[in-house]
Amino acid sequence: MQNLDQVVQDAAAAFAATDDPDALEQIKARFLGKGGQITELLKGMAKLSHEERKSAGAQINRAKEAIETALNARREAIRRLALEARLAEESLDVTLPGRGESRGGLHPVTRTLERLETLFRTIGFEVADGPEIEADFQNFTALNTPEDHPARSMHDTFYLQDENGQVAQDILLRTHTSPIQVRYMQAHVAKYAQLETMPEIRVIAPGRVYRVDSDATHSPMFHQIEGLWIGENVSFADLKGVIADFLRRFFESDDLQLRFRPSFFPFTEPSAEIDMAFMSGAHKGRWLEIGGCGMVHPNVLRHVGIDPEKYLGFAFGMGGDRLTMLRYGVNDLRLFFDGDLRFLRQFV
Ligand code: 2NL
Repeated sequence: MQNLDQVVQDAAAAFAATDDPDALEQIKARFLGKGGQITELLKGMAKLSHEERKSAGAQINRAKEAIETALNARREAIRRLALEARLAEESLDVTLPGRGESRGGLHPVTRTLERLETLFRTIGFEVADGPEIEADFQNFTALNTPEDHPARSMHDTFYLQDENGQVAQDILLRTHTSPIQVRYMQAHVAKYAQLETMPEIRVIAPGRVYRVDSDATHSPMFHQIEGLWIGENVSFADLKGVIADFLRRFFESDDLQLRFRPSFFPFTEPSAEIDMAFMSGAHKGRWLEIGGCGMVHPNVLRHVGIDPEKYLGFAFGMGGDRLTMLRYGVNDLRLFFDGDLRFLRQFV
């Protein structure tokens, strides 16, 4: 059996030639597997005489053991190689300085909205929320906005597409936070339908709104805060008092003047622009437009099922971004939406 040594040598060389565990098992089959060389030799013994078979069997078994020993040694070596490679790759330099952890903070506009919510809660207002994707009824129709009003055009409002890619005529991104109050009034009316007289509505609606508009002073997404007070005996004088009290507390100053300038909105009558001027400081004497307001239009009340002969009230709207710029002395609206942490961290 002169070629047995050759077979053992071939096996050892083939094992050494791979460092892949799966390939190693394939090679093993070539020698020890079913049709393998050793197996074939064992089968060939059938032709031998009794005496020959005894010595051949012993030799073949020694060769088989030698191959198995070589195989086990290679398996172990491959396992060690893989482990060493992994350890080298995953090594960790514990002497490197840490990355550190910085504390997160609220966006300045969020801080303004939360401050507003707190201030209005102290005078008995509730804070309401609603969907940013709105229906035409809540965003326009209920607010007495005529069919041909420019705000309803695709030039000014983001409409959504239906599943066929067609522009859906009645689903849009809300253009103001008024639909929050429309929904609030609808729910309020339903809730107190059994009562002779419904409780007063005092609610503010802060949130994101969307308009097709983008330049230095306009972002397609911006923030509004609207307020609404409905009851049997709510006047324009109450409106002025609420706004004046709010602005003095928001800017922490009694040193400011207010001016209500006649204006027009489809959802209020009469309507006014709210102007404010600081009597000291950087903005001293300059009139700043803060928002708009008015007595809720009777058609709006009718649309939500409130009898305008029995109830009336006021509404107002202010720009959340504008209030934030004034309070922190920021002069470019875009800074709020660029996501530059060097800017935003100053407000934490
Ligand atoms: C502005 C002007 C305004 C309203 C918003 C309103 C809401 C309802 C009914 C009636 Cl539910 N009115 N909101 C009224 C007047 C003005 O906003 O300049 N906003 C930034």
